[in-house]
Amino acid sequence: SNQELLASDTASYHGLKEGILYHLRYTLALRPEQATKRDWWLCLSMAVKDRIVDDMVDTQDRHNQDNVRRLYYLSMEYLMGRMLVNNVHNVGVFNEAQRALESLGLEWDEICDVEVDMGLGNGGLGRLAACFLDSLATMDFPAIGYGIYYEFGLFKQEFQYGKQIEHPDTWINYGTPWEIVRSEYAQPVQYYGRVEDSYDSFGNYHPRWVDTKSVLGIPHDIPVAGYDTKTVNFLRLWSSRSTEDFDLDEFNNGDYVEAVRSKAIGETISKVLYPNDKTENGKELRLVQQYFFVACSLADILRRFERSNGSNWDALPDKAAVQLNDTHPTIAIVELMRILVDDKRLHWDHAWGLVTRIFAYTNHTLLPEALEKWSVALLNKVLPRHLQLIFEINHRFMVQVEAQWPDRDDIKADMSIIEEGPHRSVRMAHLAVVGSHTVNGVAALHSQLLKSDLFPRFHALYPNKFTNKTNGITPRRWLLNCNPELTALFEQYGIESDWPKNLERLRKLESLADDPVFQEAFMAVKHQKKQALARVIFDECGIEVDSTALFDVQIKRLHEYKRQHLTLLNILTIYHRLLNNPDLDIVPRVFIFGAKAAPGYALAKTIIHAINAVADVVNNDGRIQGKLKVVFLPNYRVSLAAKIIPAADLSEQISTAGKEASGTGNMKLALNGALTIGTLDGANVEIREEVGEENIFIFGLSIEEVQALDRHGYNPHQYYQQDEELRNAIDWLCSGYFSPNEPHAFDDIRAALLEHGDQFKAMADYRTYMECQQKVDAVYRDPSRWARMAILNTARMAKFSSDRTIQEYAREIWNLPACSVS
Ligand code: DL6
Repeated sequence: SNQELLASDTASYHGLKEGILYHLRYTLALRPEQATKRDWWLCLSMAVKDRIVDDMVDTQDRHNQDNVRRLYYLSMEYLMGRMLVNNVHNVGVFNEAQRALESLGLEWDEICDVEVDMGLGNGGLGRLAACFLDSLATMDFPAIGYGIYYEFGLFKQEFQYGKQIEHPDTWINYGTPWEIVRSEYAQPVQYYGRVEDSYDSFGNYHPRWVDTKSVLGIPHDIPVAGYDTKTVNFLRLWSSRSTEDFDLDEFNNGDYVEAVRSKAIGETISKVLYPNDKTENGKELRLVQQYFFVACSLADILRRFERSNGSNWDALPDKAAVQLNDTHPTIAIVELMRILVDDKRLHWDHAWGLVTRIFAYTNHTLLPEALEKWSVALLNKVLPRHLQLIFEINHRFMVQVEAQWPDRDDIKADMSIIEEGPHRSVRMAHLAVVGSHTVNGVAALHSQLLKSDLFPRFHALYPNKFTNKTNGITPRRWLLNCNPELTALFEQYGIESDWPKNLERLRKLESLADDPVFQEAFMAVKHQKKQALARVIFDECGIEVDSTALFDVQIKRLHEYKRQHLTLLNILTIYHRLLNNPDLDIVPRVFIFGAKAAPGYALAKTIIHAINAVADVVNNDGRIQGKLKVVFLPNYRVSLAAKIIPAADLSEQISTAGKEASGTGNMKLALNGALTIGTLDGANVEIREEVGEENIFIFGLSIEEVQALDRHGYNPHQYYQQDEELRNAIDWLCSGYFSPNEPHAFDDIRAALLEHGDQFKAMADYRTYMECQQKVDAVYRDPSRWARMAILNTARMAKFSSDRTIQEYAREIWNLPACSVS
């Protein structure tokens, strides 16, 4: 039968090894002796993808046939990292892949290391999106991620004389084996132009958006295979292309170069990821990027809807749930109104009723500089029709506000989507709240602050709109893939093998927490991972570290609110103490940093420079007998995180209370048995609840104390004057001792901490941080106590599986049933 023919066709080879050799010959046209490691990686990846594609076709057929409700995740960023290691585990061919490579005389780790990370994101928000895709597929939820196919992902970081230098991330240079280009689903997108008034024969206003420029969005699909299931969803990333090869007029007039240039402009839209993790304000290209991927995605969603449901628009909210990952895709609310009202000719109220049942919005930060605003003038230029629609949405919203709070112009000004003033702008967060049925924060504390501090009036107006969905991480990538040594131990101790899908299983480890044999085995794995990391550190930085020292890890974007400079003050103080007393009895420590600074964020770059400069002096000072080492690993990224996290003893989560929405690195580190030293901020609060307060090191100002200091006037000078060690640390840093060629290199850090008021209260938290670090030191001297705490951290992380998070979204926000493909 045709079916059989097709089946034998697709299974044209059996086994991964044949697949690898097949692709080597027929895709790359090479003989084995010619192949480089990269060729082998490519062929293995293609062979694994072939397996995934079969299930992807079945999954999509099933979803289409059943006309299922789907979740559409709209995100400007996805930090997928490496795909091979994750995919072989998820489709259950890890052992087979290893054996296949071995039989070809190749090393698994070496081949995996060839893969360039897919780094299409900045930090937490983008990595969260990647964890969510993994959980959605693993739990059989019909879902499609939409985003941008950036030609250059997050920049590559290098240090020259301790300073950050950025290089373009050319991840796509050789193409990627993980994509399927779907030119047949290309979408045109319009921009600019003007709105022309027009009326139909009944006198109804139907404006026309004319004289626009257009580009084409080309979909690149990245299959997302769930773990231990047949479900394969996909991530659809749009690249931009010019609609026409050349401007024919210019071409015919002989201006060949100008004709090609205007073609190239269409292709700049998806060129580069903005490298700032807390938004880029006001840049035209950024707005164009946002609208580009939103317009392509919505057109794609509606094409799929119409194929199964025709123009039965009332069914749209039953078939599509759209999640906005922060405000970046919020223009989608307006674009859907434009399509329904202008193109499909629905009445406003009808369309708005549908739209507000479709969208939900996740807020990821309270930092004021990250709240997006677009100038009215810019919107009027780029998206004139959308601006009109925004004014109409706002007008109707203001009527609601007036009904709730009559004659309160102050409240209207406060809540309006339009911020008045000399430079009128559109507040995207207000638009997102008004146009969504649900708004969520990403940890309990953060969601509380959304209601009480950021959107109190909106909360009063829509009391049921606000909810919490504490973030999570996928246990597949962040334990199974990155720490096979630890997971082998689970097997040995009878943890059910389905733990990667059911993290509650690890609770069984609680009963082993006091077992000396298990403690030893658990810490032996930790030591093995520390040795492996020590090798990476030596290879990358040329620094020798002792793998029996305490590995104190701080990995995250560089930002003042995350307070890497507070750790630097701690390092300077310990170093100072050691120089005063070389016999000082402290636990030897290696401070390990990984962080990229936004290229335009001068102080963040200065902090990197300062840490590297201090590291250079400390690491080469024989007087301190190797008791203190400082390492800043360059080019922090997902694949490097996978090497650092399993090797960490201590996890630094020391943001100013109220500033870190959730954090997710905190969860990854704790899951791998690192103990947290942290403030009561973001998800740290919930980590403490889960592991128990005796198994975490908490210090510092509470959010109430931070707010009280802000109200009553905070004076960092006071701490400087009263605390001699703190004063010494700052003075020493700025004395030129660590930067003799640039004696004033670090003055800006001092200025931020003192003259500019220490916005993030590092001075206030310094002393309690130092004291807390001493507690860490004391506990580390008791190996059995430390091991017990570490085991209990691993055992009690179930809440922080992104499977739990996604289940909550599915049940409480998306109303999304699973659909298994068997
Ligand atoms: O929700 C994911 C992640 C949180 O864990 C971090 O606490 C938060 O800082 C981060 N936010 C961003 C960028 N925010 N914006 N816009 O990455 O989100």
